[in-house]
Amino acid sequence: MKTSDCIFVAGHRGLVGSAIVRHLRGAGHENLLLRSRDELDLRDTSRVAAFFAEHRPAYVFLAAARVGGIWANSTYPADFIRDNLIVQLNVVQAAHAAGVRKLLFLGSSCIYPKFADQPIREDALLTGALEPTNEPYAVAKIAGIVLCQSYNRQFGTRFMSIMPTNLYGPGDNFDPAGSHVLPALIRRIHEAKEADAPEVVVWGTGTPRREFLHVDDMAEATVHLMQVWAEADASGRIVGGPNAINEIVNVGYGSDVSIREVAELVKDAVGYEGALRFDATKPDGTPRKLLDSSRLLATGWAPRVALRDGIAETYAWFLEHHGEARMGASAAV
Ligand code: GFB
Repeated sequence: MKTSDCIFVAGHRGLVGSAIVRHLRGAGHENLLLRSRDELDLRDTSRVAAFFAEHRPAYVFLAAARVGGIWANSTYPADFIRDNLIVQLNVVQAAHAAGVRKLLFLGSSCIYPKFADQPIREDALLTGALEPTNEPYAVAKIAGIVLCQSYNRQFGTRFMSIMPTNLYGPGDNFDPAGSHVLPALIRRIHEAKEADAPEVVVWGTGTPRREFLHVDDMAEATVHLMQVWAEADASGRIVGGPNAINEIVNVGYGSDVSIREVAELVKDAVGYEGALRFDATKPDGTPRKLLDSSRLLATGWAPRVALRDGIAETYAWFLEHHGEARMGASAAV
């Protein structure tokens, strides 16, 4: 990927897309193609086709998705499956028609079976039943993976898929109706501190375990994989093996924490001394979701941001941006 190559980052206003743009710019890539949802609704098939035909990007990062935490996923299942399916279909087909050199599709760790062996290896895909709270989203993401693989097989395209673990960081969505656990707890614990509240509610039992990766690490891994995965290395061998373009790649941090531990870390960052109250009437979701990222680590990449530091940085960002649009708007395509 040369710095002069035209790169389309779909979803550049989201948590991951905006981090990918920061990372690409930091590496000297200036020929970036970016469109907000108002400028180009990726659900609009003919406009997406026309956009690709006009601009003919060389590389595509498909980071546009309807995303949300456990509540949003359970409440808007039709939105989650429909929007994700249609965006993927439009972008993949248009990328093929426009002769895109390589496309990287972002999936999610929720594609794996609810009770997959931990840490979860890529070959656990399609070996068991999914977690019901996010099945429609997961099915859409699985369809996205198979879509990329099918285009590769039938048309010889180079469309790869990577599976991030739970992500967090600056630019996250802090709207309680749409947010994931980390931004939700940052906001709720901050507000409890401001109000001098004696306790704060945490959804579920506090026992589920999650792996959290800072979005800057995620962006770095994403750009790295676009550059090296399924490409020849110095000795001429294809990184990931001869069929690498069709092999999915996990992107994780390498260790997980319980939701109770996350809440304690957020309390420390915020400086809140009240109690935590667990509301077991709210869903826990999948009991554990720790990825085996050895495939990625073998390519020479490693995460840098420790969870405690990342939470402190995200809290500082939240304080600075308190009251802005994404505090109340749910992240979407
Ligand atoms: O982050 P979260 O919504 O995503 O929830 P999932 C993780 C855990 O945190 C669950 C608990 O056990 C929640 O019950 N939790 C505690 C909270 N307090 C809160 C809170 O205030 N808000 C939220 N949101 N959770 C999502 C999927 O699953 O993960 C998506 O629904 C996607 O499809 C995403 O895969 C990465 O890890 O459970």
